[in-house]
Amino acid sequence: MKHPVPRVAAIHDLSGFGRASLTIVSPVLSTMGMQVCPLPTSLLSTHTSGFEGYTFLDLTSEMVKIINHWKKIGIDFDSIYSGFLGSPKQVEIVSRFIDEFRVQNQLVVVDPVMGDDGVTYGPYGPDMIDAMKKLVKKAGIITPNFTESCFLLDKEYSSKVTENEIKEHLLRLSEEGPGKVVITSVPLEHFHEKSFVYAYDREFNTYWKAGCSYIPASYPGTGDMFTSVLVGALLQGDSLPIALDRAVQFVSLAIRSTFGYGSPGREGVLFEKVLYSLMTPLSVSNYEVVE
Ligand code: PXL
Repeated sequence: MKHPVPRVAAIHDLSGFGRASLTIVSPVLSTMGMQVCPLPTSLLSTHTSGFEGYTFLDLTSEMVKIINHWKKIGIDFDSIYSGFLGSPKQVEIVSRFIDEFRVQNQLVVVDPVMGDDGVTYGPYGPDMIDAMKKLVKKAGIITPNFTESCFLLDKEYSSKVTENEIKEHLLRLSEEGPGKVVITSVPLEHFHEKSFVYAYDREFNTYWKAGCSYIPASYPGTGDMFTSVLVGALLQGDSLPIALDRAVQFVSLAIRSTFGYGSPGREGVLFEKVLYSLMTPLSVSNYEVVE
């Protein structure tokens, strides 16, 4: 690792209320011992899931100025991690940022945030999907949910999927460029009580999975939480399956600790109550190799 505290360029929006993107990425990665350098893509009053009338300030031109200043002062990053992006133009800026700031052994992570449960998030259309297809080629690791994986592969979304189909998704996405592919929220056939995350590591030609019990509630921001823990764990030197396990377990713990309070779903999960658990090593592991 180049810096004593690994340095992450975090390219996400800043949503003032509701727990998403930078208000999750920053505390999670800081708790895991990383220096977070936000490159904000837009400023919103709230995230877009479940709130009406939210404000939205596009920061595209500011992004270019921030990047130019970072270039001028000659800083470099151990990791570049992008999430929710506002437009194809912003995707292009991130793509150029990756080209210009690429250094050896850097962890380049693209979370191609576009939608969930078979549908795109409000402002996203086919032009955004096309732009994202190009961006994922530059990443070392990508973390689409199952819906986003279908978008990236031009596949019809199905609410039930087999393990062989998921393996094909992972392999085909890896063939696009990323050596490590993780697919979250996999609606596996025959499993109603569990939620699964699958991963493929091209270097070892190995598939992994990690599961947790299903909870009848869904919260925005959990994808950001999952990928942030994954990034933190990989930067700490964990293997992919252990990083996967830590991310699944943290999100699961955060959801469980929220569920009992009955707080409004749109406010996200009360992860502040369990942040401390990221400071301790994994004590129970449940990942599996997928044959
Ligand atoms: O958590 C993904 C996300 C990030 N940023 C904004 C969002 C969402 C999901 O709804 O609205 C602004």
